[in-house]
Amino acid sequence: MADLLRLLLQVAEKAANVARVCRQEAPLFQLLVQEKTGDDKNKKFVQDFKTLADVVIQEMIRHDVGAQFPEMVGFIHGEESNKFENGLGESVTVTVCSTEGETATLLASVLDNNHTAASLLARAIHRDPVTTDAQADALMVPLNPSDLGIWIDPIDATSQYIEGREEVLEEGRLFPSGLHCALVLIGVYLRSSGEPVMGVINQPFNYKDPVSGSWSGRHFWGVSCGGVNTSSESRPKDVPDRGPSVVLSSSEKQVVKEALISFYGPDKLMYASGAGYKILCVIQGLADIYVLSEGSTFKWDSCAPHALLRALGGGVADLAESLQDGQTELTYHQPREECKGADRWANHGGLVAYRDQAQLHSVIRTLKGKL
Ligand code: 2IP
Ligand code: CA
Ligand code: CA
Repeated sequence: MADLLRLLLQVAEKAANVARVCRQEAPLFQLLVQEKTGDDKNKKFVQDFKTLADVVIQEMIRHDVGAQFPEMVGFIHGEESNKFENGLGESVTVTVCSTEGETATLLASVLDNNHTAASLLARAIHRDPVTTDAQADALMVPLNPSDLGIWIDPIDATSQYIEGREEVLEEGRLFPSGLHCALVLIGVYLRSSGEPVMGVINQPFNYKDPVSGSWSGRHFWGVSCGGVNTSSESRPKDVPDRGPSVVLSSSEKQVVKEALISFYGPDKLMYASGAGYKILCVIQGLADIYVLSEGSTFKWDSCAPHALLRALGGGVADLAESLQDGQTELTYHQPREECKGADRWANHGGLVAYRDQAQLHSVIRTLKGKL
């Protein structure tokens, strides 16, 4: 099943190309950043386009994975629905067609007949990038496609993607917001137990060439199953005397912030955008723990980075359950039947992402009785 990992790396890179094309090609970029001051139809259309980038990426991933692994068709889920209503009130089902021309025609019907924009998108969807990763290629993965399901977040931290602020990243430092927080997340789980077993993260806007002005991305992957724990990342080395740090959403509850400050110290709390980016910060050792007390993330946000953390010896625990009955890892196979729509797949109890069990236990002790 290293074939699946290779395919996910390739399709995540293609997703990153689509995300970059939407910002780099003028006819698409104009749609992305159009002023929201127009009439209602215009406002709706701009909203449509933002959603369209997400829908197109998700359908492309679903199409490519389903074509190579037919056993997985029906088990490839994501944040978006492919039913799409355009600014004219027409309903269109967004799919990837067998030729670039057909895909362009279909996309034009969603894009109010903007054929230039539709052709640019279709071209990115139908060009397969070459991705090479020697370590991933050499891996033996004991998994069977008919046992697996997939969660896709085509673009996480959409608000940062739209806002588009550029940061020059520095090794070893967390940057709280900007284009680099936007991530493509593809997570694979076992249908039987819901355990996350493989994850691919693509960061489309990792480095901007100062001369050409074009962006290149970076990918991260991890596999954790049947005794195999391998990742593109190595466990970050502990820095003596540095002390653990925590990353939070800026909208985290005051009571949680205060409890964590009293334990870790005020200068050890950091804030960052994007649920995926915050877990990536824990993976990379830019933070030791990510705590979220609200049910504001979903299975598609956490599945991929959760698999990477497991491969490094860590995990993502359900915060509410861990505060009640001891540690419980998030799983990915069962909806909450009592909920409707996206809420069925929310991580209702909040979460704690960690590399070290000891850090998880400290957080649970610190927050016990406070929420
Ligand atoms: C969002 C995105 C937000 C995050 C929220 C996710 O996903 O990652 O940034 O909030 O939980 O659902 P925060 O940044 O406060 O952690 P999307 O951008 O895909 O809607
Ligand atoms: Ca998301
Ligand atoms: Ca998203």
